[in-house]
Amino acid sequence: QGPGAMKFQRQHMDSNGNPQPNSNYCDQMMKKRKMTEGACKPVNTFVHEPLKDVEAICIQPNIRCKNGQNNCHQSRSSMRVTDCRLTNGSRYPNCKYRTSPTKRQITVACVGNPYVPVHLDA
Ligand code: UM3
Repeated sequence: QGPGAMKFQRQHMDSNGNPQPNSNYCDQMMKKRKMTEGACKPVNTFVHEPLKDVEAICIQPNIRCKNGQNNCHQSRSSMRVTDCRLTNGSRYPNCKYRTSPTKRQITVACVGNPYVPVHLDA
């Protein structure tokens, strides 16, 4: 398993997590998953679906990514996710996040052989 795939899982997968987390979820998870080291990552989404279902998004048709590459793919069904957004007054190293659970289709960028998610585009 390549470094991109491992980073994707660290940053974006929480399959066994409660899809209706409490308000502390993002503060705890952003720290636990090492996205508050050196700087507070401003926006990050965790996906509460099985890894195999997220990996299967890579077989959906190619679409344009935000960076202009064409290796993005959108999920057919909506998925349970939690968005974490840095609060306005939050200052490193005190990274404070708003926790917003929702259901929506997600878009991932896929790379490699096996062709697996390495980035969450939307
Ligand atoms: N990002 C999310 N969710 C969103 C939008 C953006 O997690 O709804 C993350 C993914 C990118 C980063 O990090 O913001 C810049 O777009 P990544 O490449 O490590 O997945």
